[in-house]
Formats: sequence, C-alpha cells, structure tokens
Amino acid sequence: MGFGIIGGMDHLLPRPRLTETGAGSAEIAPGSVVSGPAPLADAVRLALPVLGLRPGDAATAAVRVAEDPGLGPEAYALTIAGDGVRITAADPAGAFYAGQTLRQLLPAEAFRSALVPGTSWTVPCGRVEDAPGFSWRGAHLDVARTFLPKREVLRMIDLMAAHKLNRLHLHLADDQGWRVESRAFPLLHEVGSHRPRTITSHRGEEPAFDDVPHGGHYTLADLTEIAAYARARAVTVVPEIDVPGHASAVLAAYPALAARPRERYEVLDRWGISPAILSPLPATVDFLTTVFAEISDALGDVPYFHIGGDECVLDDWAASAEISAYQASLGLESVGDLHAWFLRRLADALAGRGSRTVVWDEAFVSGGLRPDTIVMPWRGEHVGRRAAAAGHDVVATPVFPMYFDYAEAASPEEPAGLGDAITVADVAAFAPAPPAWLEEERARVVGVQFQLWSEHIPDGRALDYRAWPRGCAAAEIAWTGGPAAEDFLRRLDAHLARLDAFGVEYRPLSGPRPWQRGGAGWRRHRPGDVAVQDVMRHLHELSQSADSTRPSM
Ligand code: TNX
Repeated sequence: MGFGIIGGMDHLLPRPRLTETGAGSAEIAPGSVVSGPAPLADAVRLALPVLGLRPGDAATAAVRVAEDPGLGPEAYALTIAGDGVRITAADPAGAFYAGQTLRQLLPAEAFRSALVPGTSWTVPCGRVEDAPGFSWRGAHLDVARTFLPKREVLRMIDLMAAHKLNRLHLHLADDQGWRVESRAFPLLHEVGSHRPRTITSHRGEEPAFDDVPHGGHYTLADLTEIAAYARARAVTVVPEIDVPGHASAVLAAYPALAARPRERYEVLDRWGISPAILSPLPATVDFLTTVFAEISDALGDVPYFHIGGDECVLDDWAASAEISAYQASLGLESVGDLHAWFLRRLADALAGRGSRTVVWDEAFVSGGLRPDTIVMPWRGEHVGRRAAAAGHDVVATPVFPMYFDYAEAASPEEPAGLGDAITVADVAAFAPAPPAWLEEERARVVGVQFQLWSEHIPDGRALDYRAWPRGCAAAEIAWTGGPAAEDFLRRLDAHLARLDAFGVEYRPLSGPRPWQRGGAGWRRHRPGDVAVQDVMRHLHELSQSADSTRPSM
C-alpha cells in the first residue's frame, strides 16, 4: 500500500486524516449484508440508503463492522480489501461517517435515491483513518424569516450528514415569524406564524411589498420527527428562541409580555432591527420557561438550547417605570445588567433541564453568563477571542466568511444577497481557531458554523444555491480543524458530481446558471451596496463598545 492521497482515495470531502491507497477494488452489490453490533451496523446501512444493505452474519457480509472502544467520538477506521470492507468505530456516529466515506468512494450514483442500472458498485482498496478536528460542525437555518417546510429541513439533514456536519441550529423565532406549535400558548403559532406580505425593496429604495402572505410552523410532532431523523444521522438539533429582542411575532400574539404592554404589535413584513422587546419581568421568564420545556420535550434529548440575546433595543426597558423599579429591586445598575440578568435566569432554567445555553456574542459582552454558556461570536474574531479567554466554549460564526446570506460575487448576475462577497475560497481559507491566539484560547473553539439568514432566501431552491458549495468548504474546515488543504478545489470538483446526483441546485463555481440569476427586478443583486468588509469593521467597533446592547446593523 502506498501512503498519500493518490489513486482512488483522493476525492474525499471533507479530507480524512489519513488515507492509504491499495491495489484492486471490492464490490458492494445492492442488497449486500452488513454485520456487526446493531447500533453501528444500522448507522452504516443508513449512510448508504440507495444500496438497500441488509443486516446479517459476518460469514456472508460484504461490510463487517466492529466496535473499537479505543477510538474517539465520531472517529472511524475503514479498510477495503479484496475480501470486503471492515469498519471500526467507538460509536454510531463514527460508523455512520465510515459509511459516508464509503459512499464517496462509490460512484456518484450512490447519491441518487434509487439504483441506476449499469452502475459498477465497486470501491478502491485501501485504508482510511479519520476523526474530526472540531466537535461542533454546524449549519444554521433561519426558518423564521422564510419558513422552510419540514421536507426541506429533512433534506438539509441528509446533506449535512453527507458532509459530516453534526449540528443543525434552527432559528425558530424572530420578528417576522414564530415557527413552532405551543399547546400552552397557542396564539404563538396561530397568530405569530404568518404575515400578510414581505418587503421586496432594497436598502435606500422606496418601500415596496410582494402582497403575498407568508407563513408556516412545525408542530411539536414535526419537531420530534426532525430531531429523531437528525439523531439517526449523527446530527443534533439546536433550537433557538431569540430573546428578549427580535420579539414582534411573540408580541403580536401576547402583547402583555412587552415592555410596552399597551402597544399593538404585528408580525413584521420588513427586515432590520425592531424596537419590539419582551419585558424582563418574572411573567416573561415563566412564559419562556414553559415554552422552552415544550420544545425540549418535543425534541427529546436537548444538549444545547440557543436563546439569542442579540440586537436588543433596551429603550422600552429604560422608559418603563415598572421595569425600572424591578431593576432597582434586584440591585442592578443598568438596563444592560438587567439584560444579562434576564438571560442568566433563562440559562439557569435550561441547565435545570440538562441543556447548555448558547448565545450570540452581545450576551457575552453584557456579562454575567453562566460559565458553561457557549458563545457564537458573529461580530468577528476579536469578540470571539475575548469570550474564549474568559473561558467560554466558542463556535466560530463570524459574518465573514460564515454568513452565507451574502452573495458569492459582487455581480448583478447574482440573486440578491444581503451584501457581498463571500466566496468558496474565503470559506476554505478560514481558520476558526486562529494561530495567533494563545493555545488555551484556541482550545476553547469547539467548532464552526455557517449561517443561512433567510431575508434573501425565498425558497428551497435559493437555499441550495446559497448553501452549496460554500457548505462543502465549511464542512472541510469543520472536520479537519483548520483551513482547507490546497487540493480542496480539485476534490470539490469531483464532489460536485455527487451533489448533481443528489439533486442539489448548488452555485456552479463559474457562476449562476441563467435561471439562478436574480433577473432584472427585485431579486437582482445590487453589487457593492453593502460590502462585507465594511460590515465587519462596523461590527467589530460595536463589539468593543461598552454599550453592548446597542443594536448593531
Ligand atoms: C444579523 S447575527 C442578525 C440577523 C440577520 C443577519 C443578516 C445576528 C445574531 N443577527 O438577525 O438576519 O444579521 O445577515
């Protein structure tokens, strides 16, 4: 066997830690037998759905799976020889990833939903030893601004699994929609889940609207199904209910929870930062604790629960006599302290249910977080480093280069993005744990995640275009633990054939196909309107400011 990534093993994405290419090949015929302990063997079968593999004895097996407790979480070893395939892993996730690697070693037809006659189901002989660089390899879906039907979420989970991504962050509530059933507070989904129209004009233009209703929500049973589907594919669902700001949809349903309880609120039909904010009084904490419990019970095991904390306009808190009196009774000096106190109460309640809290970085700057709170520094590396230095686990989520709602190119041919440009190469070059940081700070970076904010993602087709192939680059850095190797683009080229077989309408590396362009109307991108580098500079300054609760964009 020769070392290195020559021969049949050189098209894997993300890149495994070690590959050795052997001579010859092995066949895995449709309907072949997989042997081994059921949780591991089932995971391998699920990773290769098109082959319809069956459980059975080692004597007849084409793929033999064994447990090796010596391997780390999610790690695997895969050996392909003339007499078949052997997989070892310590957990189902590792076995599942061995199966995903095997799928990539098969022809791209392994990514179709049914067998295509004439395919040769052979894999090259050799060996792969592999383990992830980061434990949090995330994708974020903003189902609040644009609702994605359940089928799109399940499909995203399949695509994540094929890329060894393992955290699906669902942004379930924002000003423009509340997306989950509540039995305790049914107006949340009855009133909060739809709006009559959506803004179509761009920054600086006279406001214009599509006059098309938009809405939808997941039932609690849907959430149970999504979580179980994800879990079987080594993906953990991370729900987010963004509080106390971004609250228009909740307040449209339950205005009594507002800092200005006599105000009338509507589910917003436009983007940007709204002043609508929940009150921090005990009734709100009780309300949210009940809703969090409903969501958690539906999801089952919930190791992480995201409570937002970003972009809060605290003016209504300062203007309310009742809230000011409450703040004074707690001995808190500023509304910023009250913001921190409020999030801390919620995090304590979540901890009581066994969930670690996740927040956007404003909540860290406010101070007072539980030490086990995970911080998502969206405003850049500097605030991320401060959170890491303070001892928080950090998931790198900076606008540049992890906000996939920005266009891939500053071109009028692109469909409208929030700004530009974030390219595949930008993502591939990103180091989530920068080498310049101290070792103990780097060790706090548990992962990296791309964000699909959906103000400019009108449907599943647009989602495909925004997510891939930048998501392939994100998967590469998340799995390998650092910037992509120089052969990344060559491997990506081969990988795109797999996405074609899967049916993904990704953005071709050469630019959009004619029907993927924004056209001449409101979906056309406005190049240079918002430059991502300017946004980053601005956000960095804000994250340095003492007044952390000031809205940022
Ligand atoms: C900032 S990141 C937001 C979102 C927007 C996004 C657009 C964060 C915590 N808040 O509400 O959708 O920018 O890029």
